[in-house]
Formats: sequence, C-alpha cells, structure tokens
Amino acid sequence: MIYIDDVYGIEVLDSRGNPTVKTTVILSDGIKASAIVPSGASTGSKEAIELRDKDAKRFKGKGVLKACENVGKIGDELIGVEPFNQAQIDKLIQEIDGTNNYSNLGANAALGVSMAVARAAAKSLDIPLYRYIGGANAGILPVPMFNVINGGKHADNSVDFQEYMLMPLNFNSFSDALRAVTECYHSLKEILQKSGHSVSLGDEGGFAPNLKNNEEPVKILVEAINHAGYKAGKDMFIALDTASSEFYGKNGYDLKGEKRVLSSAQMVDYYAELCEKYPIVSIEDGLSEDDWEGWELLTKKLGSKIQLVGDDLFVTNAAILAEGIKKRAANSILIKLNQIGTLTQTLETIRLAHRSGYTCVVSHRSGESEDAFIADLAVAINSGQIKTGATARGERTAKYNRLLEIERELNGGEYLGKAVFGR
Ligand code: 2PG
Ligand code: MG
Repeated sequence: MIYIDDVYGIEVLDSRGNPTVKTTVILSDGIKASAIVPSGASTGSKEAIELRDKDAKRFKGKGVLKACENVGKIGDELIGVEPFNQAQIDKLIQEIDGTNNYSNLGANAALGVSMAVARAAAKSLDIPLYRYIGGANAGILPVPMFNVINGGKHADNSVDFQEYMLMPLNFNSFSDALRAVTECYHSLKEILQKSGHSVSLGDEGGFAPNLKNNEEPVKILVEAINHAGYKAGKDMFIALDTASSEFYGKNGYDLKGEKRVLSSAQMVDYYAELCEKYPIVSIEDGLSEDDWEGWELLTKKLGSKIQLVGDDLFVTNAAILAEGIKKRAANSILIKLNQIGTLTQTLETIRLAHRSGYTCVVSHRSGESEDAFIADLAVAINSGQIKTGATARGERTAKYNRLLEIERELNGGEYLGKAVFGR
C-alpha cells in the first residue's frame, strides 16, 4: 500500500510580492509533489478564510507562518493514509478544521494540502493531473478569457470595471486561439502607445491606462481586434468582469470614473446598451453579491443572450449556488478553488452547476504563482473556459503554457470555441 509519509508547508511569495503557502506532500513510494495557493484582492465576503499572521513586523501583517504550521497539523493526521481517495482526504481536512469556512486552520492551509495530495497521487500513478481528476472523459481545451485591460482594484487608474477580456471563438484549436488573442494584445499595446496612454501593467498582465469612462476600453478593444487582422463579433469577442461589489454602496453603483451613481435597473440597462453596441458575450459580477433582486432582473433581461457569471455572488459554494439556481440568478459560475477550500468541494460545486445548465469558468486569482493546477482542472472538468490573465507575466503564462502542453498530449484535444455561447 502507498501512503502519505510527510506533509509540510513553507512561506513563499506570490505575484504581488505577498507571502503565500507552498505545501509539499511526500508519499511512501518516494513521490514528492507541491502546490502553491493563490490569493484574491476583490474577494467575496463569503469566501473561505485565508489565514494571515497579522504580525505587523513581518510583511505588513500578511505573513502566513501560522498557516504553514497548520499544514503540518493537517499533515500529522494524514500520515499513513492512502492518497488516492481525494474525497475521503478532503473530508478529513474539513473535520480537522472543524468549521464550515476554514476559519480555524485557514483555507490557504487546507487547500494547499488538498491540491498537493491530488498532484502526488497523480504522479504516483504516472498519469497527468487532468486525467487523474477528470478520468477518461477529460479532453476539452478551454477558451481563454484573456484579460487585457485592468481597472478597479487590480490597477491604479480611473477605470471602475475590473477586467476587460478577449475571447477567441471559432478557432480550430487552443493554440491558434491563444496566438490570435496574443496578437490582439500586442496590437492593443501599439494603439495605447500611439494615443499617448500608459502601457504599464495591472495585476493580471493587462494594461492599466487612464481612460475617460468605462465604455472607452471596449471601444479600444474593438480597434485592437481589427488592427490585428481579426473580426470583432466573428472570431474575437469581449467579456467583462465589472466586479461591481467593489463599487456598490447604499446609494447604488458608484461609477467614480464617470461621476455618476446608478441603480440596479440602470446598471442592467447600461449593460444591455453595451451588449447592443459591442460583441460582448459574457459579463461577470455585473451586479453586487448583495443585490440578489438586481441579479434576477439582469438574468431575465440578458440571460438568454449572454453568459452571466457569478463570482463574488457564488464564491464557488454549492449551497449559495443552489440558492442562485432557485432564484434564476446568473447562468454561469466562476470556479476558484481557494474560495471554498478543497478540491472535492470545488468538484461538488461544478457538478451542481453542470447539472443545472450553468457553465463553469475556471479562474486564477489576481495574486498568483507559477502553479498551473487550474489549467489541468479546466481540462479535467471540460469547463470549456478558463480565465487566467494576459500572456505577459510568468504566473499567467504558466497556465497557458501548461495548456499548450496538454493540447499536445491530447493530440489537439477538442476546442469548443463555438458551442458555448449564443452568438
Ligand atoms: C476576479 C479575480 C480574478 P481576485 O474577481 O475574478 O480575476 O480577482 O482574485 O482579486 O478576486
Ligand atoms: Mg471576478
């Protein structure tokens, strides 16, 4: 029998220079595997708890030494356990923590162990991680949601909306689609430079120019698509993550860059107008996580035309997603492992989404690392979509490059750039 022999955590750094947890699992057959957990900036209020040391003398309180210690504590209980039953291991991790949001040991401790065990198990069986998680059915390469203009909490500029993304549809393969979208990214840079805008980068590798309102970036994206030789609305489409919980207050949606405050109904009209004018196929967190009535309205109005993704709204939590399904809020869910805490809980949420006709978009966090676990996860669950930034920073290209490797392993795999959306 192969069993878990050692588990430990060390403090490493993420792409924003903040500490995060790297967990290593060693099996009795000598296999060693590690995982690094990511960290968000625009977090949903119901996410699993990320444990920080709060010791002001280290990393401005952001150290994770306690979480690393807790990795060891979880590990102590796992030593001697077989690594191949992920559901059982994740249940054990949940029991050791004893809360429903990992507020005891930290989701950064729990998730690191969960991911590293899965990786070690796959390695021990000598199969790729996507195959271990997804089995024989895993085979769809995802459409990238490619974030090229950053605003909101991810950048230091005047744009309220957090993410302006490109989606390459109607391509024959993942690598063709990735090449096309990267060419658009380069065209965008030229256009911004020519018009005197800054081409400094935001947290996810997109540019972070100061633009006059929240529509301007969409206009520039269409220009960039055409400049690169592609056709907006034919092979290149636009997706937004407005991350609106961040600018929602008791008076409504405060668009500081535009100096106006909108009600939920006005926001819905604003989105409807944008969708009329531009080839927008997906809007994430269009309304706040506290605005369920608004979400119902938004879904009624736009749900049959475009993808409406709940991120802060659902926080990868099956119970909250079930509420959303009942209320007919959104038609898609963003999947982030560290919002819920273990691989098994993430897969449960994905199953519920798929059963209910909701699409799943596997996603990075704004604070990332070289760990490419989510590339394998996207293929494992045949999500058909991955959101992992622009091809400009190593922590983002790590995911794209892993997908290119998987594409080769799968002999091209399947690229579903067509069927996912209404357009
Ligand atoms: C989001 C994410 C990732 P963060 O809002 O979707 O792009 O950002 O990790 O800061 O929550
Ligand atoms: Mg989001």
